[in-house]
Amino acid sequence: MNKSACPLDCYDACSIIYEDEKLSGDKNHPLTKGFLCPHLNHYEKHQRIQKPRYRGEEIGMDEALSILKQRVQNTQTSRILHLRGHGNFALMQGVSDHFFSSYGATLTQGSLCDGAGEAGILQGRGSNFLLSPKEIQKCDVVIFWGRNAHVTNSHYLPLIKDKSVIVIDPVKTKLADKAECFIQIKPHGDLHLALLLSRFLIIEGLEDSEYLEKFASEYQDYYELTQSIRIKKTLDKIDVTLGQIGDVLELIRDKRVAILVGVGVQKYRNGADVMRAIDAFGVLLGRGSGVNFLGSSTEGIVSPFNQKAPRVSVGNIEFGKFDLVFIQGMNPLSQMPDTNRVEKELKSVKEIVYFGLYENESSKAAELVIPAKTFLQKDDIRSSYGSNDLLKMPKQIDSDIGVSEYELSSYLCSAFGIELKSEREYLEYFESRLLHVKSRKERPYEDGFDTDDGEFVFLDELDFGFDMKRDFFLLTCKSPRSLNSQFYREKNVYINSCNGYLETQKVRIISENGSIELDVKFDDNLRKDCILIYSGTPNVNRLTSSKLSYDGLNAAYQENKVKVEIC
Ligand SMILES: Nc1nc2c(c(=O)[nH]1)N[C@H]1C(S)=C(S)[C@@H](COP(=O)(O)OP(=O)(O)OC[C@H]3O[C@@H](n4cnc5c(=O)[nH]c(N)nc54)[C@H](O)[C@@H]3O)O[C@H]1N2
Ligand SMILES: Nc1nc2c(c(=O)[nH]1)N[C@H]1C(S)=C(S)[C@@H](COP(=O)(O)OP(=O)(O)OC[C@H]3O[C@@H](n4cnc5c(=O)[nH]c(N)nc54)[C@H](O)[C@@H]3O)O[C@H]1N2
Ligand code: SF4
Ligand SMILES: [Mo]
Repeated sequence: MNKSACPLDCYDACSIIYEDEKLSGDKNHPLTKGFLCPHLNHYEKHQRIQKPRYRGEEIGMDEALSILKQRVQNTQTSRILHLRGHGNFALMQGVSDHFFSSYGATLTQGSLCDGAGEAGILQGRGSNFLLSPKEIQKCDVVIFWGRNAHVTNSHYLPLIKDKSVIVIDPVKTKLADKAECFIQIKPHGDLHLALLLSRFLIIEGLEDSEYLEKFASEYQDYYELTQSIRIKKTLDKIDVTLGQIGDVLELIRDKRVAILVGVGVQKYRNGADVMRAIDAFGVLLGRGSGVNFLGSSTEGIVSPFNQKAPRVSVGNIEFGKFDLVFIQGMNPLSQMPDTNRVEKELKSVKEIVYFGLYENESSKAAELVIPAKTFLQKDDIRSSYGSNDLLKMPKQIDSDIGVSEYELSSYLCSAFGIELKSEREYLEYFESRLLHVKSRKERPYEDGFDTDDGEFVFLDELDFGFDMKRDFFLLTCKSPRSLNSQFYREKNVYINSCNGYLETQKVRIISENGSIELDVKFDDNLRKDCILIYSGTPNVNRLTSSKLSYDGLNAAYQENKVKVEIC
């Protein structure tokens, strides 16, 4: 029986067993409990890229590596970009950063994912530790604030058995259906809601003043800030009632509360403030309660790879500044915002190299395509943003297809005289961090914060940013069938049937950035003013803009107005 772990970018970081060429869940793992999810249950059915390709012609791996070397050699170092996503979340993926940084290439900063929320958390707490799954289990009430656990985080579901559940989401998710309280909030209304909840919590005297006096003593000033917004006007604007605020406060009165926040709430320009206001609400609840966002997965694991390099923001890279773009574990032509811009600028890049597992928009645009090995065919180890764990991923099988990240980086390092340690040394270093990771506090911030004075830093001014009026809000949540653009990709636009469109009718969706045509499917779990195009649907990002969050350099995917016309 051989143990490994799922390599995918997912809260659950499942522990897996590979036996008789089959993947299954590890029954002994506290979260996985013997179950995987459709992505891993069907993992080996997905057609991989079998052979390297140069300008459309299949070639051998030796030739592919030698072309890569030549191209790197012939390009001015400052005009090489290393663009790495999280198609595989494991730690040895970072070995290519070592080569490219040492060679003088440019890397990226910021995030397409959780960067704004993380910035908000860091501003408030000074660090981003996770409220652990074990501690969530000890709470009485769980608030899912823009996290769709049945789809993205299903292994947390057993933790909430027999608990009161509150859901705050513009979509009536499966959890919302069973929740004791469901607030079908207008998208982008979360900052307002968090402020109002905090204000009424204090009015009702439900805050933990003993904890606050010690570790968040500016809370009275924050209370004043929450008073600067008008109650009725704000509630109308975000489509929430006073009754719902009352319901939430009744459910959490004198209870231990876990607030599980997803990425949807923070994919806005003011995403850091949104997260900080939700976090503040968690802090006011005090000892015993807490907020679980995506915890910093590498806290305490200093990278052994050289990562010192000039960096550009991943959400709005100006590709025209580069002659060679090396893409690893990522599909920027689908997943970066503002595809029309990305596509146009990538056309001017002399050489695109794609290093990945599957064919997609980015592999098609590349001159040189190099297949990677799957996680079963290389040694690795992974950390997690949903649990304080490090899971070893030892190689299970040999394969003639592809190269590993270590093999490719080691080839380049030796070609250019850059020092690289053995693969074993890196793996052993990561393994040596296990105890440190396991010893992170299960319930951080019980005894203060990691800010300069040990106190939580509340927001001290408000910026709601964006007007809330529009034809439709564009939601681009995660699909149960895909992991962003990997696996089965969705192809429809989902609209509430009361909007007057017909099912299967082709419509044109138009934003300031572009337009796309898709067939309609009904989903009456959506608000009337929202349309949903799942992340990973081809072309969805032709509608989104390259605007970044004010803090955290995160792509603001949700900040787009769209119109829908019948074709
Ligand atoms: N099956 C599957 N699982 C995945 C992924 C996948 O693609 N597919 N992707 C993985 C990745 S990369 C990530 S980052 C995580 C993300 O995991 P989640 O954070 O759960 O992901 P989302 O589906 O983007 O958003 C969750 C919920 O936020 C809601 N939402 C959208 N806008 C707003 C808003 O303005 N306010 C509020 N309150 N809610 C809002 C959406 O309706 C949705 O129900 O999932 C990981 N797991
Ligand atoms: N509109 C909209 N856009 C979004 C989002 C959204 O919610 N809405 N979500 C954003 C978020 S949260 C994220 S995290 C990003 C994700 O966006 P990306 O980072 O582009 O992730 P994927 O679409 O999963 O593509 C990953 C690629 O990694 C490759 N890969 C898989 N395993 C390996 C491996 O072991 N080695 C190598 N070399 N390659 C491998 C596969 O070929 C796959 O094509 O998308 C963002 N884009
Ligand atoms: S739930 Fe997440 S970690 Fe578990 S098998 Fe599925 S994708 Fe992998
Ligand atoms: Mo993500």
